[in-house]
Amino acid sequence: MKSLYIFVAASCFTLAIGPAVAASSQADHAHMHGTPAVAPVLTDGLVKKVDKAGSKLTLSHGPLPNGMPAMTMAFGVSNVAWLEQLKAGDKIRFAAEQINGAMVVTRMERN
Ligand SMILES: [Cu+2]
Repeated sequence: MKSLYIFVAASCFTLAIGPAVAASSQADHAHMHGTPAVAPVLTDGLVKKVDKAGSKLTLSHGPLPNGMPAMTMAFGVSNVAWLEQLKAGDKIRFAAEQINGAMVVTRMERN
């Protein structure tokens, strides 16, 4: 539990300094490429179920950067178009964030 606490504290620190770093680096890099300088860590996921009606994606995922261990669970999606592109059995790489208390996939790449 102690290591998890340290990890969470480190994550909070990163979040606190993140916007300032992004603001200063974005001006320098915006003309070169449109993506932020620091890309999110992507995690392997296996699509177990696509719920278009509920806008949810059930994934069997590896350990997440936020400390969540590997498990199968439902995620929200920041882009509902992904639900049209995916089907059970697809392998993806994704990043998720906790938004309003729910885990939401914010980046998705098909393997
Ligand atoms: Cu999980």
